Amino acid sequence: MKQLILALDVLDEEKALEIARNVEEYVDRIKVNYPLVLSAGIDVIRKLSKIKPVIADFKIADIPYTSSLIAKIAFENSAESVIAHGFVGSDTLKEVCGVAEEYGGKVYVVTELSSPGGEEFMSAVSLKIVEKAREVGCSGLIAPSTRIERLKEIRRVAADMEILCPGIGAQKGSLEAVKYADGIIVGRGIYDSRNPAEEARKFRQLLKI
Ligand code: OMP
Repeated sequence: MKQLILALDVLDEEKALEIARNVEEYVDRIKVNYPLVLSAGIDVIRKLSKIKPVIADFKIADIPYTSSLIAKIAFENSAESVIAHGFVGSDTLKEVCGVAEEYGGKVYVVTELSSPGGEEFMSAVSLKIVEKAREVGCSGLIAPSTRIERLKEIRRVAADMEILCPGIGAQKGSLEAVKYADGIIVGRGIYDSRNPAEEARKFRQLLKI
């Protein structure tokens, strides 16, 4: 079954918890990013993880040692997985995967950002990033629904890896991405709508292909 992941980029803890409870029935996991953690504090991960498993999207992109500390903090605070950038190279990815293994957690690696700027530098190296992520033993990849041809290419070289796709909804990513992804990541399309539960239900329906 393909997954629906809620990107909960709101700034207020109460609001975050309320939305999470509202859509609980339709989403598989919740992704938390800097806006929420920097506003509400790291403990929000633990609170949300009582509702659904939490992906800590810290887009880890530092030297191996610093990256390992970030990953450790995420897992110590109940994150189920972390997101790391791949362009930093295999030493950092190895270190982050090592920490994840200690906690029985997962690591997803960003191949190329879904935003237009992702094409300027990252598209040129994203297939190499896939190779490194696999070599190091990372659990999965983040790939764009906004550039479907790139997503197909990434899927082709990563047939054996889990791929999560952001961009559907606010970034106008293609719904065709659902075919190539194991899960989609949706933020504003759900939490900014009048009825988040209803929107989440519709996205869940989309995944039943
Ligand atoms: P919406 O555009 O509001 O649906 O949110 C998308 C979420 O996915 C945000 O939390 C982004 O940080 C995240 N994201 C992307 O939008 N593009 C990427 O290439 C990678 C991510 C990510 O790593 O989750």
